[in-house]
Amino acid sequence: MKWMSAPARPLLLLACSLLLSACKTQDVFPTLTLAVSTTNLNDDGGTMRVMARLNGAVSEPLSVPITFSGNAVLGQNFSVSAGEITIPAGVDSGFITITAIPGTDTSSKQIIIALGAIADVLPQTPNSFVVTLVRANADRDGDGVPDIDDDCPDDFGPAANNGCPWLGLLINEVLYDPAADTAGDANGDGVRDPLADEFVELFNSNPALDISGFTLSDAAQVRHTFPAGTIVPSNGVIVVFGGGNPTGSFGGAIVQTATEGQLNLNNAGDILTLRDSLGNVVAVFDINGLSGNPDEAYSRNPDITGDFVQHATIPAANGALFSPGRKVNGSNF
Ligand SMILES: [Ca+2]
Ligand SMILES: [Ca+2]
Ligand SMILES: [Ca+2]
Ligand SMILES: [Ca+2]
Repeated sequence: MKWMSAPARPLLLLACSLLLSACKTQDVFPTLTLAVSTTNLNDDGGTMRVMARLNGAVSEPLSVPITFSGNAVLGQNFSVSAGEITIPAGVDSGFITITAIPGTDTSSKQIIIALGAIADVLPQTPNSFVVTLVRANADRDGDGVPDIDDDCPDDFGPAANNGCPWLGLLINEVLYDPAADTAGDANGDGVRDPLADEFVELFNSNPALDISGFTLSDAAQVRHTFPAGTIVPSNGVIVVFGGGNPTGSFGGAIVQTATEGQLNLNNAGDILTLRDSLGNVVAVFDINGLSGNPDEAYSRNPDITGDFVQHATIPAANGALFSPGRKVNGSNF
């Protein structure tokens, strides 16, 4: 812990007396966090909030100045309820409202919302946000899903997938070389096993899909046949471990173990093939050319759409070696 030198003490006491009931002797200034309720504002009268929050209640009202820049014009394209956020005495947060003004051309217009100059607080990052004014009824990819609701506004896709195209049943993550010791216990059964802890994670970018009779093979033979009644939900996940007794929630994914008792993916080079019930190739994962000793999984980065990279090299993984049933960052799909 860092203790203040004597000359700093009067400044600290002043800051504490002005601001925080929660202020401790080691806190010089309270932290201030800025947030917005959306970064896509419907230009046809849509509203949003800009919020400021301290890490404790204030004893006197605090004004938090907000600046507006960008090519959207204040008073023409949008209005604001106030130019500063007032945090009343006794609470830790406040907000202002931004309203889009209908009837003006807002194509490609953005509002940059930022924290203005303020003393006696420690602003956290981010302290600025870019908000895009989205034309209410525009549908620039022509898929019938308005831009404001379209998760992929530049790619034609069905409404059932929020305007994004279906990508098919795809391999999203593969562990063919579980790390030594408990770090390699991917199936969570408390035992690290070089075969049982191997896994394949599949993502179903389709409507709900019956994959009964589909198979997973290595270069030598079929290693898993998906049993009757295997239906993967739309945008759902299924994980097949080599074996063992998979223990955990795995992000709510369907979990199976290889029907032939192992996936037997060779570290030195192998090829994993997913086939449908007629034997047609659906997806392939080629280990040849990848690390022969990664001690961790390969995952798409970003999940679903990216290329395969070693799991722990992805910053969002936060050092995790694998994420069966979950996104790289550990959250559910
Ligand atoms: Ca669209
Ligand atoms: Ca779309
Ligand atoms: Ca295990
Ligand atoms: Ca994963």
